[in-house]
Amino acid sequence: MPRRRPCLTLAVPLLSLALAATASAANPLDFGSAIKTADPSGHVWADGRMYLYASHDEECQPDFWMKDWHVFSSADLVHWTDHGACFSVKDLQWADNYAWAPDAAYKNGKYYFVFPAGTGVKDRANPKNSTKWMGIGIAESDSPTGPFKDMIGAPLWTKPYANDPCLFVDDDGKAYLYFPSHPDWLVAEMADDMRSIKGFRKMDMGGYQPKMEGPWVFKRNGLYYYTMPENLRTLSYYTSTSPLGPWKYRGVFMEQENESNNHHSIVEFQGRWILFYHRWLLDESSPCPQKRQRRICAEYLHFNPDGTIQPVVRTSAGVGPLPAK
Ligand code: FUB
Repeated sequence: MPRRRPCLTLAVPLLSLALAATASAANPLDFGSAIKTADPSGHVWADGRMYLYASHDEECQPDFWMKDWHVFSSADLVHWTDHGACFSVKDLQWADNYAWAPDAAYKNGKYYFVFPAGTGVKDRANPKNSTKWMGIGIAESDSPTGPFKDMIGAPLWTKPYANDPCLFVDDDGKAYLYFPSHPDWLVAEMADDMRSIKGFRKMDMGGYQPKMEGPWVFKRNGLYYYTMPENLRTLSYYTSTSPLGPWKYRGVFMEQENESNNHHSIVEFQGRWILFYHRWLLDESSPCPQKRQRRICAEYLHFNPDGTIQPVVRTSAGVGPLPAK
């Protein structure tokens, strides 16, 4: 999967949104520091708070070299608590880099943290010389904010391509792991103890399988939604009456912003549906040649009566404070 080099790319100009101009707005989300975050996975647990599990962009990273994940929580989507690094590649025996897009789930009285991580280096000029590989790991904790502990001391798998896991637990307690895979689109059902997968299952995507990453699955009114950054840029979706498909493509609900990747999650909070995503925003204070940094934003997501998703526009106002219903 081609990846952008954050310090060298963005030849096509990105939107000139200075952080200073959005200082009083709800977007990007204010985590109380200058931390650069991406790949938000939103979950509401039993205490009613919104928890965001995110990857952490380091300053001047050479090629998405990322070392830990943070968890943030909020009772109102405006005031956020940074609970710190809930997990790090330092906690792993089998990886030292590529702490990319994570997800979390609650099952069996435990909180589970699923994540991609890896090692090696990607040689973009001569791919045959690349030593990089990634795996999908699984960790657990008694607390939604961690610290999490690697459950098996090894990745669940390294092939097929292991990145961007989405861990969806259905109402019957079955847990499914979705991830970007080509040419077949696969899903793995987790074993009940969450320590292994039962194998990969190919899904029927209705004949449309574009390039994508970062899938997200949720359920609303008995309908399953499989959403994804199509071509890594726009947000698109499928629906199905089963978590395993067959899926029907329903189109784009958030347009591409320049040549930047996007990564998202969708979750219901206090009766409203929220879309979390990241945006590449200008940060003049950055010491890096690349002044665009990823920051997490949020918007309200609205459904039509037939369950289709209304188009979402990026705003600086975001989601706070919650409007009257
Ligand atoms: O954050 C690293 C990678 O960039 C993620 O895994 C992708 O989804 C993209 O956001």
